[in-house]
Order: sequence, then structure tokens, then C-alpha cells
Amino acid sequence: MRLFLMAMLPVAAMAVTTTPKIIVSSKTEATKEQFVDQTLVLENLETDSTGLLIQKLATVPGIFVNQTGGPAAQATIHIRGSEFRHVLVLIDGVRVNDPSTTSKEANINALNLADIEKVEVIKGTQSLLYGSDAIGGIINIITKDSVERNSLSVFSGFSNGAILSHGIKLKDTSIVLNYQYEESDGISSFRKGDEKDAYINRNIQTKIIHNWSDSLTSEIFYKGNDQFTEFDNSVNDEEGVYSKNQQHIISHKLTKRIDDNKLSLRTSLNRTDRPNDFRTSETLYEGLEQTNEITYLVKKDSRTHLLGVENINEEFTQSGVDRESAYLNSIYYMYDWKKGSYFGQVGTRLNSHKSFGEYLTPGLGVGKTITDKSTVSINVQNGFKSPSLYQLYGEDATFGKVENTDLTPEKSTSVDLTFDYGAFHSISLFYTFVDDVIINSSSTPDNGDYLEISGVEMHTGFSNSFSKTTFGIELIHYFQPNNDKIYKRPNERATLNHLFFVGDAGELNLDFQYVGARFDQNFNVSPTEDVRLKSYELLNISYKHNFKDYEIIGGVDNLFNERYESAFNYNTLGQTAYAKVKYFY
Ligand SMILES: [Ca+2]
Ligand SMILES: [Ca+2]
Repeated sequence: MRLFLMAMLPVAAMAVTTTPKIIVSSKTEATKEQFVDQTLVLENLETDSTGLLIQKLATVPGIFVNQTGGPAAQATIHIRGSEFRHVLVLIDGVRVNDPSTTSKEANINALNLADIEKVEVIKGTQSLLYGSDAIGGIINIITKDSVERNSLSVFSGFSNGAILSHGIKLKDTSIVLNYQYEESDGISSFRKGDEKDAYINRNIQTKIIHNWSDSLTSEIFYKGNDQFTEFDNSVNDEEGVYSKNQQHIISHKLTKRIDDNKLSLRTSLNRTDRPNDFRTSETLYEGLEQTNEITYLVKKDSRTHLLGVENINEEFTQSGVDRESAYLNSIYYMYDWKKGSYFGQVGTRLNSHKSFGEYLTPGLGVGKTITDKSTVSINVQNGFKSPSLYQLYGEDATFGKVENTDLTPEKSTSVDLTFDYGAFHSISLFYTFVDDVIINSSSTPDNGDYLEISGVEMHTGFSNSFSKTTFGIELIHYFQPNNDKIYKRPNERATLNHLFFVGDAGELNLDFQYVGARFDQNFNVSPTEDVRLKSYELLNISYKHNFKDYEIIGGVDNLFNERYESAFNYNTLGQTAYAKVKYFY
């Protein structure tokens, strides 16, 4: 749920830390304590055998990651059992879901760790504030506004690479520059293969904050990502087959403060080129999304009014397919309040799509502080997702994908109820109904009947002066009326994180997860057969030590060398040791 609070914070693999000032989402300025949404904040992400964010997200309670191969292989991400396409990914509030992908999902396998201050995960439908695509929840990656200490990190493990982080401070201007390079020989994506599938990931990122006056600020953000990844199919090794992912995100946000109120104007551009070489054919996919947004935030005592207007323009083309476009305009209002022991958010959003017309996505969340340690909250939201331009117009001769302009948006209602006690304990019951759910099981996607996802997520833990332990469990049930199986997501998952403080400067981190059995499809037989993938357990261990001018991290991912399957016939990473040194200059 969404309510939230300190309760879940300590969960997770990444030494999650909590401060009461954490601001939930870039729009509301609500703090966690008054936000009726289950929010998880992840920090200290660099303990991992690669420089990729995806490996870290895979260990987080409530999030499940599926990959067709090693750490840089194509990945899907699911929040509380959601469809992967229902997860909206933002960087500093800028939408990075890619209009050139099959379902307008984000290319999460290409996201790296350079410059990340923290990651906020908001579980459950967020269409009131974020419109289309946010049915399952949000992953908001927040980058650093300034660099306290310049650093150069080098790392070696599954991949080898370096991260440079450099800050410049002038009188009215702060500049952050980041560069990351990473390469790996990889493992074979095909499970029984011996041809390794390599990857190279290059990334440059910069953020410039300039204060024109005491009340007027510009924030310019640029991220350029260039990833090269070799891959296989699920039948055999394929040599020299690769995909490239070249993404550019640029955004300018102008903020004017008027007393306690804030007016923001943001314009951003997100463009991706994805050249794919399938050996027999080369295909270029291109996606473009341009967003303009105005928000006005009025604060009065413990009440906040947020009014927003948003215009999103997207384009898609692939080799041999005409350039197609769509727009989505919306206007929304949210009221955020606190009265006595009650608090909450209420509002609505009117979305107007070029081809699909109007959709209203209201939301209502109410919380109550029961004692100074416990709160209870309930949240109800409607959401929707427009079909992607690829689903509508894309073509793929190999799989028999043809255009289907009869597709209609998926509409959702989600409800969650959360009880929190103290800093560690919480229980959430959640339910999501997705009407006209898009089914991808045939070559050309089509609207199905509906999908229900219900479940419970529980967390508990304890801490003392030398350690912190958190335990989480998720039980999820899926239902589709024609009894189609739900693939690639477990019904049960458990996570355990144990952090030991070693003196003032050391941290030993144990991170365990159990993933229950899942179904997948075997496409190598006709007709397609369902296969059941076995449950697995993963243990990652790492140690971090701070010295005056540098920091060292060493660890082993998959300590038990568990040989598990994420997707049928695809390989996963075995026991992998790594080391990182971060030098401050
Ligand atoms: Ca291979
Ligand atoms: Ca290959």
C-alpha cells in the first residue's frame, strides 16, 4: 500500500537507510510519513558484481526481475506480480519508458549505477500523478544534485569497468558530471551453449542546476547511454547476433518559488535507437517521446494542492514500417491533507489520447495514525495503459507479428490496505483488476478479458547497535477467466537481509532470497508447451569498508552457485566474486 512509512525501509539488500525527510516522488513533495503509498527507498546500491542497476533491483522485496541470459540480457521487471509493461520508470521524474519497445517498457537492463543518489519504488497504481503506464507501480531513479567528494571507482567481477563522478560548484551553479564504462565477456545466454554473449555499456550523464535568483532555478539533465549486447535464442547458440541500445534523455525544468508555493515547467525528450542484427536480417527500431509539463503546488499549513497539465508526444518506427505517432494530454489535481490523526491524498486525472479518447483516473488514499508507532491506510486508484505503437503498428515476420489497430487501452482498479508498526513491521493486502488486459501469447497481441492479481506482502525485522535484520514475504495469486497461465512470475517469494556493522567503518551485508516455482513457455515445440521452472534460493554476500580517502567493496553474488532458470532455456549467473575500489580526490 501505499501508506507508508518507515516500516519497510530497512528492507532490502541495499542497506536501506531512512530519514524522515525523504520526499516521495518528484511531484508532491510529500514526505513518506504523510504519503498513503507503500514506498521503498533504496540507497547504497553499488554492492553488486556489475555496474548495472538491474542486479540490485532483483533483490528488492516486492520486485521480481526476469532475464533471458546474464546481467545485461533483456529483462522484465514486475512490481507485486504486475505485468512488466505496467511498471513506469522515471529518472529524476523524466519518463524513460521507450516507445520503440514491444510494450513501451523501459530498457532496464541498460540502466547503470553512475550518479544514482537513490531509487524510490512506489508500489501499486500511480495513474493519478503519472497517467498511462503506471498500473503496477513506479521506479523513480534520483540522481545527485551535487557531488560532495569527487571520486573514481574501478571494479572487476562479472564485468570490468570504471565510474567517474565529478562535481563543480560555482557561485550560482552546480554541475555534476558522470561517466561510466563497463564491459564483460559474459556468459552464454542459451543455457546449454558455450558461445559467450558479451556486452559493453557506456554512459555519460550530467546535471546542471543554476539559480537565476533566490526563487528561480533551472535544472538541466542529460543522460546518454550506449549499450551493446550479444544474445541467443532459446534453441541454440547464435554467433554474432546482437542488439544495441542508444538512448538520449534530455530535460529542462524551471522552478519558480512564490512564498511556500512552487510553479514548475518541464520539457523533456527521450529518444532511443535500437539496431538489432539477427544475422539473417537487420532491423532498426526507433522511439521518441517528448513531454511538456506544468505543475503548480500550493502549500498551506499541513495541506497541499497540486495542479498539473501534461502533454506527451510519442513516435515509433522500425525498418520497413511507416513512422507512427500518438499524443496523450492530461490535466490532474491532487489534494494532500492532514487533520488530527488522519492524513491522505485525493484527486483525479483526465487523460485524452489521440486515438483512444478520454480516460478518467481518480485516486483516493486515507491513513490514520493509531498510536505513535502504528498507522493504517487504504488506497484506491484507477489506472490505464494505452497500447504501445509497436503493439498497434509493429511487424515481425519471424514471429508473424502484424499490425493490430483494433487494440484498446487496458484499464485497471487497484486497492491496497496496509498496517505499519514501528520501523520494521508491516503487512499489506493488495488487489488489482486489469480490464481488457493485452495478451501477448499469440504472435500479434490482442485484448483479452481481464486479469486479477491479489496478494499479501509482509515485513518484519529488528535492529541493535551492531546489526539490522529485515525479513519479507510475498504471496501472490493470479487469475484470468480463460485460465491462461501467468508466466515468469512466482506465487511465493521471501527475502532476508542481514547487515552487520563492523566498527565505525565496515558493513557486512548478507542478502538472501527464495523464489517459488513459475511457469514459462517452450516455444521450441508446436504447439507451444507450458513448462514449470523450479524454485531457487540465492545468497549474495558483500563487505564494504570506508577509509579516509577511499572505500573498498568485495563480495560474492550467488554464493551457493545455484543453477536456476529465470526464463526457460536461458542461462543465469553462477557464483561470482567481485571487488570495487572508490578513490576520493
Ligand atoms: Ca551463447
Ligand atoms: Ca550469441
